[in-house]
Amino acid sequence: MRTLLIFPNKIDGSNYWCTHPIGIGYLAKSLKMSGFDDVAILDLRLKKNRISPEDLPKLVMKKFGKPDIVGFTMFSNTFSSVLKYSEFLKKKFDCIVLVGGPHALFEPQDILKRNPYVDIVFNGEGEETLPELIRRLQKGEAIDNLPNISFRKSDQIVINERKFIEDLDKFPMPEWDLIEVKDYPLTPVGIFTKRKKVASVITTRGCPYPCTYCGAPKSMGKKIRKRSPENVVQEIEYLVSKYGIEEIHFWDDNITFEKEHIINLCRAIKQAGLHKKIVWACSNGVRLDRLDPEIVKEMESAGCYYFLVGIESGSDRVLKLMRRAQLSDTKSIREKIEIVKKHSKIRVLGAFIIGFPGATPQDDEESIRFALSLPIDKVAFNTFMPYPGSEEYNKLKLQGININIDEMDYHKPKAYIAPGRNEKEIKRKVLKGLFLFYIRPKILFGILKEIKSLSQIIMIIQRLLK
Ligand code: B12
Repeated sequence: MRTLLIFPNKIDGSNYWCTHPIGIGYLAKSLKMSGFDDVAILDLRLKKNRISPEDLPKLVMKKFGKPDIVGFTMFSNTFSSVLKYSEFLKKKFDCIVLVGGPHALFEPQDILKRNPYVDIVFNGEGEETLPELIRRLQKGEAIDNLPNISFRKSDQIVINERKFIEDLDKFPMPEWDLIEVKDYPLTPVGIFTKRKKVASVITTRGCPYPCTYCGAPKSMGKKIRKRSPENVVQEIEYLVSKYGIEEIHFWDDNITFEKEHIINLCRAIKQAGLHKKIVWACSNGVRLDRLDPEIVKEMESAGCYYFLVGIESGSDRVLKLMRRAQLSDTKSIREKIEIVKKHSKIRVLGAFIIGFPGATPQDDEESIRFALSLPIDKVAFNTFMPYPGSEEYNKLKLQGININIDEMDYHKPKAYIAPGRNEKEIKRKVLKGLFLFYIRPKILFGILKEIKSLSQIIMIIQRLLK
């Protein structure tokens, strides 16, 4: 069965980040490993593939021919885009439509209720289930007892139990050769990268922390599952030799959760001599409470030049509301950042949430002051969003509050604004924080030092305008 896996573009065009689609990359690998070679990946976020839903069937026909199965990754804010894309593909090809990804993991029912063109939703990881599903569909066997899937049966929606992959090394890396690696933007996220050719890699799945604004534990489970350092190194070596990759972004939720994992990974990178060929960053952040001088030194010596840390608030009261667990006070945040700065030159971006429910404008002022007082190099003030999968979302749902998921984006406070706050005030606070942080000569100079090319200047202007 010809299978096409699609990463959708957000149709209103507000996509500004574009990393390699490793989730569907892993699925393509698992299909190939099971002998299903007729598989392709189409990323509609790539400039050359941006196309209206009406024109998508033509593009698909031209590039791949008629698919039997089409599978979409869906984030909450691409719900409506997938609805439209799937309608045109289903009508044209009469194909089976599958949906997976973050929104599917959290809200399978919602998708099956509201998108009539979707046949099966993956409410769990796909590597083990997808090949088995296709095998059964080919043979006309029942799929009812397959884990990780949801589907309609008579007028019921059936949501099967989730099963997590125990041994991540079983699927050694995404099927990179089906991803158009060189067509991705040079700076896939943020404003800067150190080198030009960047690729995304993930070494662990899962997060045990209870932060109320985050859906990660629900998406990949509370238990941390790890790839072996050797397995990760093999993937990086492949990316370097085949695609000339010079910089790796690790997207783990908690790469430093287990000291043994991060230390062994750093040592394996050095042993393979990769620290001389690549630099790397932890773009999804590391937990400050899991850092110590030894980890920081090992990371730097293995090529780490940057990581993000979730600080979230400068108010201890708000940090408690967010259930930041072992890291609930501003004093320990400062101590940990000082450790990073004392023992390494790793650049640190501190991320804050503005407009969190229960946080007053004064609390957010406190966050700005806190950011200015910390020895961090960059800052992000994101606006609060109650993403499906998070406790904050569930609370609002219980209160019967309707949230427009298409507008979910922590760069603009559109989908939801907490009581007592307003859009204008939140936006102003974000701008004020950014301005006061970056206007300082030391910070500005540090940023200017990072600019190496005209393309970076163009990128900064484009991102600022967006
Ligand atoms: C990397 C990442 C990104 C990347 C892109 C990810 C990608 N796939 O290319 C970038 C930086 C672009 C990004 C952007 C955003 N992200 Co993001 N991101 C992540 C992160 C850190 C890791 C994702 C990942 O690679 N996981 C590893 C792979 C193996 O897992 P996976 O992608 O889920 O895929 C598996 C299954 O879901 C399933 N599956 C996935 N797709 C499909 C498709 C089919 C057909 C099938 C059968 C199965 C299937 O099988 C896969 C293999 O097991 C997650 C955190 C997390 N723990 O998941 C957040 C996360 C997914 N992002 C999140 C958010 C909020 C965003 C943004 C909306 C942020 C914003 N601006 O406001 C944007 C917008 C995204 C968009 N519309 O394009 C939220 C999702 C919330 C939600 N309900 O949608 C998460 C969970 C973070 C969080 N802690 O809350 N993100």
